[in-house]
Amino acid sequence: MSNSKKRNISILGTDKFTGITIKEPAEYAAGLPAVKVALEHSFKEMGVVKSLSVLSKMNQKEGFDCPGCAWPDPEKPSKLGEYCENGAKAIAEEATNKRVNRDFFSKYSVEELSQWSDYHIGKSGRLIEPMVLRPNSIHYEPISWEEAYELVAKKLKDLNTPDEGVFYTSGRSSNEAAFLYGLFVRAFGTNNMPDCSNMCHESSGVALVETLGIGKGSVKLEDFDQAEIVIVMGQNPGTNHPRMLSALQKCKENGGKIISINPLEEAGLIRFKNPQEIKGVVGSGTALTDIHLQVKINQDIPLLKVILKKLIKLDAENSGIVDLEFIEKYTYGYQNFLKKLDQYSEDELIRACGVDEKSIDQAVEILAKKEKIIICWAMGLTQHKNGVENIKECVNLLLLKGSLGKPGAGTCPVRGHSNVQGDRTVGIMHHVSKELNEAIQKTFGFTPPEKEGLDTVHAIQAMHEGKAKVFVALGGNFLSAASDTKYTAEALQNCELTVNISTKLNRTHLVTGKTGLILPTLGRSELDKKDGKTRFFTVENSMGKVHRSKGMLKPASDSLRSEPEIIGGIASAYFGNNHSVAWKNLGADYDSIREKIEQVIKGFDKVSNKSKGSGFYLPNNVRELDFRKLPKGKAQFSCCDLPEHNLKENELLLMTIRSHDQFNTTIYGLDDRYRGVYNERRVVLMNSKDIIKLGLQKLDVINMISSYDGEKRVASNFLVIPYNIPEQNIASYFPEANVLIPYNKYADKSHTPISKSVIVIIEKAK
Ligand SMILES: Nc1nc2c(c(=O)[nH]1)N[C@H]1C(S)=C(S)[C@@H](COP(=O)(O)OP(=O)(O)OC[C@H]3O[C@@H](n4cnc5c(=O)[nH]c(N)nc54)[C@H](O)[C@@H]3O)O[C@H]1N2
Ligand SMILES: Nc1nc2c(c(=O)[nH]1)N[C@H]1C(S)=C(S)[C@@H](COP(=O)(O)OP(=O)(O)OC[C@H]3O[C@@H](n4cnc5c(=O)[nH]c(N)nc54)[C@H](O)[C@@H]3O)O[C@H]1N2
Ligand SMILES: [Mo]
Repeated sequence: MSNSKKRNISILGTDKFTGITIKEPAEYAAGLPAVKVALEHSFKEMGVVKSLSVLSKMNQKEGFDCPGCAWPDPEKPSKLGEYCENGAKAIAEEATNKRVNRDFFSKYSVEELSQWSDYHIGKSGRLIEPMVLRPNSIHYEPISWEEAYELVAKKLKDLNTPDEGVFYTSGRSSNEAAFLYGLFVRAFGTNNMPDCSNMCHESSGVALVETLGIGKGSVKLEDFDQAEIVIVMGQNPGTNHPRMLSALQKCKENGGKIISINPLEEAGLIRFKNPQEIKGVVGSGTALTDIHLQVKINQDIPLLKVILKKLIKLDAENSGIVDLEFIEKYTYGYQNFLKKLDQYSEDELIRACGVDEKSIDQAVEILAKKEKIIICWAMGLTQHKNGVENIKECVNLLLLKGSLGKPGAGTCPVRGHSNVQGDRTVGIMHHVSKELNEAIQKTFGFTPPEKEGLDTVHAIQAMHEGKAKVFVALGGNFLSAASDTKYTAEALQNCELTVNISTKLNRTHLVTGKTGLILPTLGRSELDKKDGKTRFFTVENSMGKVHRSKGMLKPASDSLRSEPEIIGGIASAYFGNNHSVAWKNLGADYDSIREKIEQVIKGFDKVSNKSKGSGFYLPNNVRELDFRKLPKGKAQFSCCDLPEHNLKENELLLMTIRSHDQFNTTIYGLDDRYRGVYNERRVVLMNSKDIIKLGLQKLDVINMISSYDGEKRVASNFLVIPYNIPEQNIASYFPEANVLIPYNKYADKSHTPISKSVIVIIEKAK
């Protein structure tokens, strides 16, 4: 009998409604309401005194890095504390006074907890001691740290090959923890290191490496001061990167223009009232977007192609619009690119993208005259079948305009998790790097495996097929974050052992292998003290700058261990004294880890010193216009195909997006204030014409159904909300709608699930 049958686990939790209110979408972001909501969330979780002290310490030079997002800190942080509403919520969530202790687990079985909503589960509080769910049991029980390490070591030893282990990483870990984890996994003998990046910016990484030679963005924060045009595509900064709005505000104040490309008119891109300034609180704020191009979902390539065609046509009439000198000197493939672009007619492209030509012409007109252009993007571009090509088309535009390697211009993939970029830099990846392996061999005296590992979607398949049997997660909420929730649940339940190193309870702790293990860890904000000495970490922000982060709050419990300590503990139990690395000691000594990082990872020399203050930038070849690593030594133009969906009359394209009150799978609250949706997450935003066409009405209860390769997947019980969204496009929240996304449908090359373009039909719920 399968394990899932033995434990009666609800994979999705409750689908009950919570009592919706709908208002008009907001006309500006932040301002006083943001301050109010930030304080409300903080007071509720931490109390008044602790809240005020905590908020003043965020993102200051000697403080801790906000666990909210990876947007960089300004050189001169504001006196009020450099935080935003959603950063405050992130910290309130971590610094909450509530605790999940052994009494909690003896009161509630995993069967019962699995019936709860993600919101309810997350609000239970911080995990404070190691817990084990033994085979055939439905209650977690306490286990000592040493026993827990031995248990993991034993299950790892029982595997037939190291490739039966899967080691996931979310993006909140420090460079030190991630480096040690990657080192242990390689020493263990596999490259099975899926990470959250696989579901996130992997498409950006692949596209940027192939075209520009580095998988990261090229701009620095200062570039926003000088940019003449910032294009914000497939990104909702007002909610997901609120501190970016200050950079956009500065750009506007300096005379820059903002073009936003998005199926939705997101409030954060309309107008911003900076709560860190008096005028932001009492005044009317700064208008941000100059031109909004309301593109249809996944029709960014046709839109960019029309823009490119129009710019090239204008240049033929009046030279200087296309930067031919830059193209000649630094790029390869321009003629091919032109030839391919010629195959498309403007009319066909305009029809496909759904944007009116007048707005496109306005955008072209301002782009024609400028060269300091930044393109920012996030999940709206990466999570499609052609995610990689979406980004390559953006690079085409920047190359055409010579908008790289100069102040105020460049690529800006806006990262998700606060250290997802750093984790990659220090070695979390399923790919094999010969250079990294050689450096590890030289420094540590063992040979890392040379076989390519599994990424997220393939790790899920391997577990489902019984080819992988132990799953270890350094942070994250794998079940809810991954696509195809039911399939992923079966995959995890097939495992012998699932281990989660976590700060807070989530659904992945409830949908476990035969044995489940929770190893509770210190959060970023907490004081990390050993032998009287306060330890600090380093992290890398979205713009490639490495700096320190030092926790300062009293830890949720004295029995918590830091991530490096836990990794060191597991590794030491696994290897005993039979290894060239002294795992336990290394796990406890971050200075030593940093010394090793210096030796192994390029650009990290003297990291301990250089990470002081505002930190240091890692090398970036695009900033230097050095493309030697690429074919012909030049940046590459790409020929991108048009996306193909061929929607039938009754089919809709669904994007799964974040509400204003969540951090990925952590649900802070039930409001999506900027979009005017309150106290409900089970909603689907639809164009009024589609609502009529489908014979529906506002607030009707519907089910969404996706059918791929003959398999139907159903997400049931969602409320219809009329919304300003293109026809045949709909939006619903992640993770509730993840059940619709097939595990085997993902972007070419990057394997990022198609979370932003799922074909569905809608039926009225019975
Ligand atoms: N508060 C908060 N902050 C966060 C997070 C969070 O959940 N909460 N998550 C963090 C993480 S891990 C990440 S990756 C980022 C995510 O940051 P975002 O990428 O901003 O997050 P999403 O909600 O997925 O938003 C995608 C945006 O793309 C648009 N979009 C969808 N499809 C398309 C398309 O085909 N074309 C275009 N042009 N636009 C499209 C949507 O309308 C939406 O505005 O934020 C990070 N920061
Ligand atoms: N449909 C759909 N699916 C998506 C997306 C989407 O847009 N649509 N977005 C994707 C993206 S961009 C991402 S990045 C992934 C996110 O995937 P994950 O990173 O796996 O998910 P999170 O929800 O961020 O993880 C939250 C959990 O991390 C743990 N945690 C928090 N802080 C710490 C810490 O400091 N240390 C440790 N060890 N644990 C900690 C807590 O236990 C918390 O419950 O989801 C992806 N899934
Ligand atoms: Mo992400």
